[in-house]
Amino acid sequence: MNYHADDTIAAIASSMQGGARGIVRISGPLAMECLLPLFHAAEPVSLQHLTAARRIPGDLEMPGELSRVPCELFVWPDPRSYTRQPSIEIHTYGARPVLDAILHAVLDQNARLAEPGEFTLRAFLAGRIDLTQAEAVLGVIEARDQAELKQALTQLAGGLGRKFHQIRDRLLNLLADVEASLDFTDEDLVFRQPEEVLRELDTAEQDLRTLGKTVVERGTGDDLPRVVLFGSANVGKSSLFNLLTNWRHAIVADESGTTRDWLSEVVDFAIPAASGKAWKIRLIDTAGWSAMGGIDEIGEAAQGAMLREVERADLRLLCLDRSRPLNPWEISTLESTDEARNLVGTKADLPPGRAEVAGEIPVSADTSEGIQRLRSAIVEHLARSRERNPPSVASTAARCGESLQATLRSISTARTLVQSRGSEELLAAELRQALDGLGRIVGAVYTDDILDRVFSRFCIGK
Ligand SMILES: Nc1nc2c(ncn2[C@@H]2O[C@H](COP(=O)(O)OP(=O)(O)OP(=O)(O)O)[C@@H](O)[C@H]2O)c(=O)[nH]1
Ligand SMILES: [Mg+2]
Repeated sequence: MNYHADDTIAAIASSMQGGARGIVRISGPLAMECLLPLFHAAEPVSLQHLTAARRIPGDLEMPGELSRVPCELFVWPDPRSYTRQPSIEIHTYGARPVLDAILHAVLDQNARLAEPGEFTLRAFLAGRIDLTQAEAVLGVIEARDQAELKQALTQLAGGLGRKFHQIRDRLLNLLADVEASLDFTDEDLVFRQPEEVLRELDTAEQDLRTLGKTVVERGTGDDLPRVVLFGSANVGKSSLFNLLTNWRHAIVADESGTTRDWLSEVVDFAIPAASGKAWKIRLIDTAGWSAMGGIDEIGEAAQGAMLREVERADLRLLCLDRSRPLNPWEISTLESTDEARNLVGTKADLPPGRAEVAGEIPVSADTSEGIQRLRSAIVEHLARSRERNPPSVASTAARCGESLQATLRSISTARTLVQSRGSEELLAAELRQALDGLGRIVGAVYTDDILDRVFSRFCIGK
């Protein structure tokens, strides 16, 4: 990742899939100069003497066959741009060869190709957005449904970051007062009474806990892909769960409806040679679907929880017992298309009781037959879908969870110190720890590592 913002960068900013409109984005001190030899404005205007943001129609003069390409420039000459640097967006046809040619022409003029996420990184380094907002930019790009989009937009608007900043500001004031009284110990000056310090700490803790809930609402906070075993009652879901997790906790029994709640466990999967990375997933065992629905209140709740888990899964493993005919629910479930579903034919060690369903992976929890194939299928599916949808604002939860916990621990220690009339030096040290944790969340305190983690997920042009 390149942390210097003193050169001029350019990239295609519109979707790779094409579209009616294509965008090439340029940012940096020489943004205007890059376009001077290429752009002919349709109206008399001097790019170098603009004082406010402006839309300018015109043509780009290209070398080679394309010759002239009509376009519109959106120009930000001043620090009010996204990156707080002179910036230009060239809006033109969405055709890839046109965009490539424009990009090359711009790169020939003293600009370099932007790295993934570099525009947003510059916005962050310039103080235009905080880290939670940078993650929200990614969330907006990758939102898979209205709910995700809404959440990302709220986070982008600064809602989440602002609350962290407010808590941080109050703790900073508190720390300043504690440090001031350390400086003036001889003069017996008290800047804050212990009761007031306690009140501040309590408020900070409560606000942080509430915020913590919002942040991790999206999931378990671990940001792992969720793979859910589901299917009719008694098809062998829990047996498979136990086998895949090397866990013996899920109860397996002959009766239907054994699993009444959902269980979840983190599993390390085989390493696909190609990517060289270990895959960690969260595997979830659910209550079986039963024709009788929830016969009682607990059953009802179990069915509800099962549907919720199935809904939010990244991959659904529909388990179908091979030793008996399909039931009407299974037949109708199979009729619905679902790209995030794999079919698992369970109890493959028993004599088959039905014809094979296309695409099903035969497995046996008793003999382990087919388990390796199932593992590979899971990893392949997740690798493919991760390419399409890399993790979005859930990443904020994953990144912040640890800092949030550390901050809460420091606040709690600080409170104990005040209650026990402990030393003010120690109190100041705890407050500094708490502030450090909060600073990491919003990016006021950051390391290259943190930035790499956030920005390496972006694609080029954002
Ligand atoms: N022969 C054979 N029996 C299996 C296999 N997998 C599970 N069973 C048996 O099928 C029955 C149900 O297994 P479970 O794993 O509890 O099934 P489940 O789908 O979790 O059931 P519910 O939680 O009730 O929905 C048990 O008696 C298991 O021993 C298998 O691969 N082969
Ligand atoms: Mg079960």
